[in-house]
Amino acid sequence: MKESQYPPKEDELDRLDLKPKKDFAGGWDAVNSSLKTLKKNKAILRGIPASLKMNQKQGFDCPGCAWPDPDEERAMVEFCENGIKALAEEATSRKIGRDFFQQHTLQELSQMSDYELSQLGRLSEPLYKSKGELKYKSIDWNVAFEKIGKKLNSLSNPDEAIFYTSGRTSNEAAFLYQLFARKLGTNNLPDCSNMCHESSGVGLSETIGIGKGTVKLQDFEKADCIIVMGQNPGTNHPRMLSTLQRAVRQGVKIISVNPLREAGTESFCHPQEVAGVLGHKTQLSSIHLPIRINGDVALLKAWQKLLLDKEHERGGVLDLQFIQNKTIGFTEFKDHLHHVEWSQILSSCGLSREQIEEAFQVLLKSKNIIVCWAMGLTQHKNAVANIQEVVNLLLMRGQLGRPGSGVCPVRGHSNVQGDRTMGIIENPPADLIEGLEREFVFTAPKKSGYNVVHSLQAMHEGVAKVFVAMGGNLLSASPDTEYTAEAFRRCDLTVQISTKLNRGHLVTGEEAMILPCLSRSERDRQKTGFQKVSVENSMGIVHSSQGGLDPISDQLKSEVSIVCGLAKSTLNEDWSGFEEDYSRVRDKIEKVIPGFEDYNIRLEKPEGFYLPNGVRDSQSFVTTSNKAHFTIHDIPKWDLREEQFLMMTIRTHDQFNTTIYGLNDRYRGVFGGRRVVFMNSQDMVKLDLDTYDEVNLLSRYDQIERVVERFKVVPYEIPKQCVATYFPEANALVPWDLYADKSHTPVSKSVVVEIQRK
Ligand SMILES: Nc1nc2c(c(=O)[nH]1)N[C@H]1C(S)=C(S)[C@@H](COP(=O)(O)OP(=O)(O)OC[C@H]3O[C@@H](n4cnc5c(=O)[nH]c(N)nc54)[C@H](O)[C@@H]3O)O[C@H]1N2
Ligand SMILES: Nc1nc2c(c(=O)[nH]1)N[C@H]1C(S)=C(S)[C@@H](COP(=O)(O)OP(=O)(O)OC[C@H]3O[C@@H](n4cnc5c(=O)[nH]c(N)nc54)[C@H](O)[C@@H]3O)O[C@H]1N2
Ligand SMILES: [Mo]
Repeated sequence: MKESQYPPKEDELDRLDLKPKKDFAGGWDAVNSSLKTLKKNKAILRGIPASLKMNQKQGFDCPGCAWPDPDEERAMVEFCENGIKALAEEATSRKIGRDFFQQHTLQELSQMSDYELSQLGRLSEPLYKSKGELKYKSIDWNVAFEKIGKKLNSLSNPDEAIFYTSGRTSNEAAFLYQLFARKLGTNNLPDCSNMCHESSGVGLSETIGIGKGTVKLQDFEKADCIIVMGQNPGTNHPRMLSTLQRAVRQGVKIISVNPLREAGTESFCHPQEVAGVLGHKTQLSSIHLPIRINGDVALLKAWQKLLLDKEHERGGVLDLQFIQNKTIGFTEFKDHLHHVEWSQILSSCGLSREQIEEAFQVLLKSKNIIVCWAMGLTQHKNAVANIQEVVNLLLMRGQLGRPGSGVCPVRGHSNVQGDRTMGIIENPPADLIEGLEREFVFTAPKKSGYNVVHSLQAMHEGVAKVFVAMGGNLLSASPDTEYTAEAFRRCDLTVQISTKLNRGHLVTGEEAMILPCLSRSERDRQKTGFQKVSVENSMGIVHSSQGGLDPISDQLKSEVSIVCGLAKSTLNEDWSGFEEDYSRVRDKIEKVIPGFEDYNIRLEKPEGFYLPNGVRDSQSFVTTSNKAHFTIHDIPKWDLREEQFLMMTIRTHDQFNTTIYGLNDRYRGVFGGRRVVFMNSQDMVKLDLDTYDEVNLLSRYDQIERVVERFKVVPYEIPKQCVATYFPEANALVPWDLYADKSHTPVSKSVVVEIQRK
């Protein structure tokens, strides 16, 4: 077995236990699960006081998702079950250091499952693996910095280095990190966004002139209808359920569009309300549309066609004045829609005309509509089209940039949006480069750098030689695990700045380093005293975050300190001023990035401040035409043969991306194992498969056959010829060179697979 593959564990396969799926999220189970999590991670002492500070106005930002905190009164405990799990993961009192690494080779460690790796605890000292060595040894921080600096300076071209960022990095660390890369001379700044909401950013920027959402939390109660498409908030953004619940109590209608009937969009028992803990449910979606995977363009076109028909029939449906004054491309868009056949729509989305029309009646009655989405729309070949069809729908009735209406891409990592705002981007806009050059007096690189896909390719081809990661686990998060692993092995040096051990530390370049950093919940003390950092949430609010726990080891450095250390050893620049006092970093950010005027002063406000958003604030669209654009897209065609299935890779309730907290997916009724494939029971009959049967999954793309072995079949309510597996176990099936048009996001939600009985 190759080291990068996920070892199928015999006991895990045996332990798999299936129960009925839940039809609600939250409730006592959520409270119970939070307590169990704290206990299991030995985080009781470090965890409980910490969780009281989480998402409080003077506390630290939850290391989980990017859902905003309420502006007004906050509950004493403003977090969710999965926030507790994210916190317990980093606030655990377990740790590993030199002794542990002396006892195990990398090969031995890679036989452990991701769950076992995450149970080991926090990384507690810097580690180094030299060429030819099989183990990591401890290394002094200064020696580590010097080695990295020497290597970076020996490259024949700065573009041979790659600087990846995951989305937990603070604004301050992210700003310095991109400055460091650009001072070195490269724009090779791929980040987790490339695999995540890049399609949203690209799709929205082209059509409405800003790559972010256009609503505030308050808009949810002002809407008449909220459409939740391709998102599983019960698991991935649980605090969003309180927002949806409040909206429903105000009479807002929710429509969910998802191949699966996810518990969290069905009903909610608020775990912080007595009635909720006792099992009193609020029904959330009034309509659920079990769409086929990748059927969204077809559904959106169906609704757009129905709107046109109604306008034709009785008038007053479309906002013609808005269309006239604020948009371009409507005539062509309308002509195109006339030619779209209903038969094509129905076969693509797999819904009946009645289902589509029932939801349409709700839309028609709704003056204000918000559309929320996440990875179910962004990880397809035509993901940008998905987003732009959402925009088309809203533009038809002027439902953008007015209260209660707009787009809401629900972000993943807690500061992924902030990292982008800070300049973590491989194709920097001209004004960012100008700002950096003006403020720091140097010549910044102008040529676009590598995104994630291009980075993997460059490493694989030996063009890139040094890989540095500010957090994350690119090895496991990337598509095509074997290709990716080989890309890492071909590097000269791989450096991971991390809190916890993951598979990415085990598949390395010739030389490898692990630089352990403080987590967000820990105190960050520098020369001038305790430091706070800042982050931006899904709704463009920037606020501060300050950890309160004692660091798990005195060998940890903050991400800011680490970047300053790299600047000294590589650029021979003294950044100690930044390291001593992060407000000096914020002063620089203020001078370079628009919207951060009086950054330090405004950050004092506990609720933080909103960044400007032209669409939301004044219906201004900063596009090439200064108007919003209607766009035209084809309905994707999947000519699947009988034995082929369209596979989406999704998250369980017990993981944060590649960090596996446990082996259960409680809401979907899957316990004790992750190597499962959810199938429609009629498809199972066709393939003569029974529940718990073991199968291999196979994808063929561009003459290459990719296989993952030993998955168990789970019958599930999922449209025919659609299947679901968990990320990251099935990533080996996603071809690295199959990605979304324009955004280059790997197609993790639409991979054609075959299922073979063992
Ligand atoms: N606890 C926890 N919280 C997290 C994360 C985590 O792993 N754990 N990850 C964070 C990150 S980085 C992100 S990006 C977000 C991810 O948040 P989500 O996007 O909610 O996560 P996924 O599990 O990828 O779920 C995608 C959903 O889209 C549906 N779907 C798949 N394909 C299609 C399609 O073609 N059309 C439609 N309409 N639906 C489809 C799936 O059934 C599933 O419900 O969550 C963030 N929050
Ligand atoms: N097949 C498939 N693949 C996917 C997806 C999918 O839906 N399907 N989703 C994609 C998405 S949306 C995303 S965002 C990516 C996620 O990709 P990444 O962001 O690269 O991965 P994570 O699993 O979130 O990273 C976890 C690691 O981050 C480190 N870490 C945690 N907290 C901190 C911190 O505060 N500082 C530092 N320096 N390190 C820290 C820990 O060492 C931990 O092991 O995966 C993508 N890959
Ligand atoms: Mo993400």
